[in-house]
Amino acid sequence: MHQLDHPRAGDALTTEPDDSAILRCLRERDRFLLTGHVRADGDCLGAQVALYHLLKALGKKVNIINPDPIADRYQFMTKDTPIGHWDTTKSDGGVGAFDVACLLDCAILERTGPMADRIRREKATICVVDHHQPSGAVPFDVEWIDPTAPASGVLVYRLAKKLGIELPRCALDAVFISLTTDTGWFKYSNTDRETLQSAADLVGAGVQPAAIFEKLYQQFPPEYPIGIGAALGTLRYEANGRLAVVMVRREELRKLNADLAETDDVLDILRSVSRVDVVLLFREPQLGRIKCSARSKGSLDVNALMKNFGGGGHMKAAGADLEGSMDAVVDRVVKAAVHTINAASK
Ligand SMILES: [Mn+2]
Repeated sequence: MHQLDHPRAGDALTTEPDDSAILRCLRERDRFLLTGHVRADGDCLGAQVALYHLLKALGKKVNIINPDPIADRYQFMTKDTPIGHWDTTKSDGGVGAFDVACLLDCAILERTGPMADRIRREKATICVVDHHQPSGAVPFDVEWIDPTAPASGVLVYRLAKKLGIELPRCALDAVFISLTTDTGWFKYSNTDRETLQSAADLVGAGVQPAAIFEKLYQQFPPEYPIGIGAALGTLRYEANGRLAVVMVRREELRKLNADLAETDDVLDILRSVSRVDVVLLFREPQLGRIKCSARSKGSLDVNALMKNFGGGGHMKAAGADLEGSMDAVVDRVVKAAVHTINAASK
């Protein structure tokens, strides 16, 4: 998820998070399963790839299995690193045996979707490497959580340095992908000194930012801008212009031969309007199932808003999956958003 509710750059922890338990776990155990949250993003995948190569350097058996197949834009990361996903045709999802399940960019077992039950069944050590602010106690065997870190990939990078392991180039690329994904290419408030110093280190070691940018953001199909146009064509403002709402209907996309698998660009354009505080984008991945993506510039907590509809995320970026017709769902969510915005401005 982009634009997280991390502490602002410059905030310092009074105590350094203790990494001794995680370092011991990585050194002493043998078979590792690496996974993360559903619909893995660049940080989740980047952290996994980096940890994969760190563990390989330690001579361990490692398997990356995510809840979902890898998104097209990250496919190139599988060139040097095997990244598997839950196999629905097998009873254990094709996971195999492991001593340690390591959750990256995710500290809630349920967010690993079908992996959660499989991990519970193995009774293995569960280890968490994450940078999200936990909402309560994290009930795992080994946890290394640092909410001041800009990305989970950076936490793995720190571990590699502590262990004196030189990561191969593909793992350095992966850390850079983690960093840029979660800081919006160094735009968001979590861009701090460690972010830029790590980026400089990585570039010094051979990472080429422009080449990574091209792979991630310049490989879309010709239908993609048509999808953006279709979405923007439905724009309407509510709550005195403070709320921007767009929706993409399935049949409309089909008629135009348009594609809108990625919605970040639409959300960014809407967020660029000075008066807009909150953006809602609705699309229909399946008929009767509506996916709502919500973004906030910060004054309104879209995580709280999306929780009303069974979803969640972060203060500035959240989402929910709803059932019903597009019109009915849009009506319900927009009403709730307008109500919240108006209540907050009283
Ligand atoms: Mn992250």
